[in-house]
Amino acid sequence: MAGRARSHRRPGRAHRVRPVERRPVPRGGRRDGRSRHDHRLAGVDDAGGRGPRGPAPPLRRAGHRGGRSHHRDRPDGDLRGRPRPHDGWRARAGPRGTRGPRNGPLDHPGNRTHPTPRDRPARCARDRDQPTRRRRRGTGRRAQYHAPPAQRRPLAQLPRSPDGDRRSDHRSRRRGCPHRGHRDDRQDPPRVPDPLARHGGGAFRVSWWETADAEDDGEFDEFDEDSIRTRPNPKGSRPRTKQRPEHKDARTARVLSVDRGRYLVLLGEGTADERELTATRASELRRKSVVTGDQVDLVGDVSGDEGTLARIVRIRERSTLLRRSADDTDQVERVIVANADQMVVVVAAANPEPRARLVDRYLVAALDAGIRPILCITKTDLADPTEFLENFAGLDLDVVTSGSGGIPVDEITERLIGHSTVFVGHSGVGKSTLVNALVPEAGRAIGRVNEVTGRGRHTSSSTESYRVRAAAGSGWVIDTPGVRSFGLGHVDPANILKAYTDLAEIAEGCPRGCTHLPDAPDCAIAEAVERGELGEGGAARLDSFHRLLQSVVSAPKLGE
Ligand SMILES: Nc1nc2c(ncn2[C@@H]2O[C@H](COP(=O)(O)OP(=O)(O)OP(=O)(O)O)[C@@H](O)[C@H]2O)c(=O)[nH]1
Ligand SMILES: [Mg+2]
Repeated sequence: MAGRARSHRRPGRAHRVRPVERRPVPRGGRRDGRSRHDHRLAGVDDAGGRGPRGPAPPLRRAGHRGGRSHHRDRPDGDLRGRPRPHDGWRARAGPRGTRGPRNGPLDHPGNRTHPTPRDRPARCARDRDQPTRRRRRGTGRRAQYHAPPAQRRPLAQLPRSPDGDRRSDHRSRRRGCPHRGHRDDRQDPPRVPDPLARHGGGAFRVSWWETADAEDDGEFDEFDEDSIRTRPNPKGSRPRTKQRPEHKDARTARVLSVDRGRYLVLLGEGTADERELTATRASELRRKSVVTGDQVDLVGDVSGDEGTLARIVRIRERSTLLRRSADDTDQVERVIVANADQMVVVVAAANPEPRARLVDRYLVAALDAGIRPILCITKTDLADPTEFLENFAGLDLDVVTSGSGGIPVDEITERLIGHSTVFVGHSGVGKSTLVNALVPEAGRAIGRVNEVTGRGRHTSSSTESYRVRAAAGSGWVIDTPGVRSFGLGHVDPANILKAYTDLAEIAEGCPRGCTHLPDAPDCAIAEAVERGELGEGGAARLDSFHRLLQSVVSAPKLGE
């Protein structure tokens, strides 16, 4: 057959049949120079043992001076007693399902494929109570030790929600172990009620879920809704139109608080029909953020009944907008509050130590937004703030002190009536303590200051509005979370000059493009101060103006 096939096929390399050559097996390839085939014929196994066909020589281990090994050497050739290859190596189990030995380096901590109980991290108390999980039979593996996750990026670089509310606890927390990563401080509970709570906590249950279908006797099984097949819209799942409903029947409300996409709003403010209700935002608002203090238009269910949800369809034009960037290089602006016309910059005389430069930044942000700043020094019972206040001698700044003889509630309330006032400051300076004194029903959580670092614990995590009432009328106070930094990347230096109205008039005589900084040539403001036109406090005022301007100019602008 082969010869016939070759006759009509061109002999190629793949088809050429060669006669089988019987060559002598070369010696020296294996341990004793004999091939595996020769070993088999001689009755010697791969591991060096001797089969039943030959007598068993005395087995020796390297380093063993003679005599019998402590392994049981079986003269009948049983391989269970085979020796170790040499010291420092140990025969280990072969691949799964095989019995052959696989030699490897001696098992020492550096070579282990899995950690021993000593290497593994200690289990937490809860885990210890649990019975150990049984391993899968036959795998022979221990539970793997998972390395800790890679270090995270610094928080300052992380993009945060524009609302800046409800940041989660970012401390490390082991999965399934509630005893780690807990906070030992009290935090404000969410003020916005959950409209779905009455349907059984977090699980949303709809009324038609358990209907008469449960009593269905199967008569109409063939008409099951799941079997309906609809053709998908070839132009997309929903029609696109630029026409928006006008929502003429929308009602205006004030946003009091923001919590994870739910807004607590006050409808009919100052009327007999005033009520608080929960709202969500309509998708037509797109990426416009709704913040505390906003005036918004509501549609939908505005009854305010438990479990109802209104819809915010419009944000009314804002009179002011207090913004900050996480730091000067950050390109994302955070809107803190809308429509505030006053800002109380709260600074502690001690614990945490006051920082004049941070106060400068608050003042710049307030002046840029057109908000009137007020300076409130707290904890005057701990330190004398006189020296610190000298930093602001040149500013027409309203200063209130609190602490030594209690909180001056009347003095502060007087300034708040008829205004919307936002309280800002470092964590732990006492903002919430002040708000609780002004509005007792607010019930804001009060934190502690770390005795070692002198830092607050960021107790307040959301921006909330409360109404302060007095005989003369009412006003709004807005408590904010303490911030670590107050970036000014968004501020225009021209707005600082506008805030110094007396200097702005003189600056009209400055040369074109004058920066008004200390090194600016022929600056009309500096010349006027030298001539004494601004009176005794002129030099201090120019100094404070320069300092604020410098803090803006040194901050890189957004997009740079
Ligand atoms: N000695 C003294 N302690 C005060 C005074 N005002 C507030 N504190 C304390 O300062 C600590 C921090 O107060 P908070 O009101 O929580 O500070 P906060 O500014 O709201 O802090 P965050 O919410 O973290 O931004 C609390 O332990 C207060 O008791 C004061 O006038 N004198
Ligand atoms: Mg607070």
